[in-house]
Amino acid sequence: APLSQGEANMALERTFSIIKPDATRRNLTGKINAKFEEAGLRIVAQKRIHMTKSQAGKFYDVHAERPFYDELCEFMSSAPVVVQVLEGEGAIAKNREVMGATNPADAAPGTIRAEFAESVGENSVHGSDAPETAAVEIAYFFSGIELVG
Ligand code: IDP
Repeated sequence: APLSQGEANMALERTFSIIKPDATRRNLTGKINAKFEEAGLRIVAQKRIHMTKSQAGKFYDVHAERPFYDELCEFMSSAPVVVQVLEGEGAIAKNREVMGATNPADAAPGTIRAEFAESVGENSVHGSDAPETAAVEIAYFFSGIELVG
């Protein structure tokens, strides 16, 4: 029997993404979005915001004990960012593949971080690492009415 709409969309997933200050400063939003779209990820929500240091701190709460936490929160609140929700088949893994490794020196050729990141800290993009974190991160920045599949 043909798949119902629900079954056909089973692997459709959403992930949360940030285009970070180093990239918005260098006017790279369009080039980064092109990488997502070429990989089959659909931008279903997107807005430009400028976080306060405390908003960045709450977002990166899981890293609060890491030595780079303060530097990371300073950086993430240093300029506007683009927060977005990406949708696609296996979107979480696909997005992380397109982003490349955290440290651009280790990122595979053609990935966003290999092409654009400046350092391990100023690495152009954030992407959720699991379905649970994606849900929490999306809800931190977007309301249901802003998600337009
Ligand atoms: P990810 O963004 O690839 O998932 P995480 O280890 O979760 O990497 O780290 C979160 C963010 O913290 C990184 O994207 C980067 O901006 C920053 N970061 C990670 N490690 C370092 C470091 O050693 N020095 C400075 N910043 C770091």
